[in-house]
Amino acid sequence: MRISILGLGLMGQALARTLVQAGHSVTVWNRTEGKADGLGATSVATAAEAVEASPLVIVCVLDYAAVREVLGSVQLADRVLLNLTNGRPAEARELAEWVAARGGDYLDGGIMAVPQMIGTPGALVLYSGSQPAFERYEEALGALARPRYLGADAGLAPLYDLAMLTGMYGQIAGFLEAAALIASEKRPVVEFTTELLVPWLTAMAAQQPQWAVDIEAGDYATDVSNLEVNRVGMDNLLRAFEDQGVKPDLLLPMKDVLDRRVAGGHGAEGLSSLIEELH
Ligand code: FVH
Repeated sequence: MRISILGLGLMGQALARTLVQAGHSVTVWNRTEGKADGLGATSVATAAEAVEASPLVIVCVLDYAAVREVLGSVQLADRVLLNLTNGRPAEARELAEWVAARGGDYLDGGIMAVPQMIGTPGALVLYSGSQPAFERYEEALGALARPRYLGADAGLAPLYDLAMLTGMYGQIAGFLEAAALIASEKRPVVEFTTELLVPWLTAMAAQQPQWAVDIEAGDYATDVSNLEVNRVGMDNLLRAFEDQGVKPDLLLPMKDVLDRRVAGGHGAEGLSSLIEELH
């Protein structure tokens, strides 16, 4: 299959290399020269030439502003533009309209992997936009990562991508605060992380599918621990941070939300009810 790639940053190179290895005929373009060396792809001088070369055109650059710059005024008739650049749902919807106005089909993709994972079983790409386009290229795209199609609304892939990253950043914030607390007593962070924290977080994460059920039902009753108990626990925890000389900056926003919910008369509800304070 003929596939073009616009953008040869770390991710674009990984995509190109993997598609070449899967036997596809890959044409590449990058703003700065020299990044196609060793990829086994055909390098062309302009983005327009790359678009001309293949019915499937993948763009993976810094942001959507760069995508617009790269595409410039190229025509996209009979082309599927797959945009794997990180962005917002609104940007994806605007770009889908822009591509349609130039005669193309639009697919958006959210890459849930680092470049080294592309082509390995752990990699996932979330897709949204034109379903016929997704079905036409699903098998070829499967060489990059496990594909998951979310729906015709182009904004869905970035929405889910950002939601996945949000979960990741929250988890990283908790890890860093916990590690800082352990380090404040010069205790071994590696041992704490591998033997205690990761199994604990894994057990806690296993409860979240039930929280999701509760959130969809708007049912926040709990027989585990209510918000008032957690409010007192959080106060205690923050005082311990002060005692240990550790800044709780990554935790403080959660305390504010917890306090607000309890002050609103919801102290008997479970932690999942904090979502009501977020919209
Ligand atoms: N790397 C990762 O782990 C993440 C995984 C999840 C998805 N992201 C997103 O992928 C997009 C590209 O990321 P990247 O890692 O390839 O980024 P860089 O290595 O920094 O390469 C950036 C490429 O973008 C080109 N570029 C930037 N601005 C422009 C522009 N105005 N016009 C044309 N091209 C532009 C840049 O070109 P050059 O500097 O080499 O000339 C690179 O090709 C990104 O959305 C991540 O969030 C990766």
